[in-house]
Amino acid sequence: MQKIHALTLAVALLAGATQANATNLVANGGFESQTVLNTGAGFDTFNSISQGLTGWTVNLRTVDLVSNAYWTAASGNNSLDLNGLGKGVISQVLSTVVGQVYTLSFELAGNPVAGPAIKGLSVNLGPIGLYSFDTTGHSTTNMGWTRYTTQFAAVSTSTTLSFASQVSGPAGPALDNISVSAVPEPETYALLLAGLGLMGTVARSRQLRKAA
Ligand SMILES: [Ca+2]
Ligand SMILES: [Ca+2]
Repeated sequence: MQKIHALTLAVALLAGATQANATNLVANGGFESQTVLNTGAGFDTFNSISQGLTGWTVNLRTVDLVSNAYWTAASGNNSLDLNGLGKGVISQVLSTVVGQVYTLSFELAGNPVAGPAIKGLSVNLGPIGLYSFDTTGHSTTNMGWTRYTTQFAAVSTSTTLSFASQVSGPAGPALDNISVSAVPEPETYALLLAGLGLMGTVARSRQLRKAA
């Protein structure tokens, strides 16, 4: 019984530590920081002049903050159409530690209302990654959100994360749940495993004392 409790505690500690290390550096990565004001249309358009999309800079043209009234977000109420009226680009600057490895994760779909069917996307986080999403067979209620994950090592104390649409027109790649988090150091795990072993020993000696 004692052993089971010690193990449960260790697992809880491990989960807690993983969670602490998984702090998302991206502000408003799920696009939930503001409410879509144009409830009739179901989306608000932000441009590179007036800005206004919380946490993000619109670097080029326009993007649409889309509510569930227009299409179903990967989670929460909102997601983003990277094409407002044309090929949009968004970015934000992250504080990073040189040499630290980070995991970038995001969910990708595409605006299924208008073509082209295949929505190209480039993601820049130091190295550039090219992605695409095929909207064929998808709809506003069946977006087909797909999670992509990649890792990178920071080379500077500030790293710019940007997403650039590769398609023209008003219907672009759709984004939600963008996160960048530090990959836990192996030392952290080593310490936790040592703690697990120690607790196992404590549990065993308690059992031995009980038996004696
Ligand atoms: Ca969301
Ligand atoms: Ca649009």
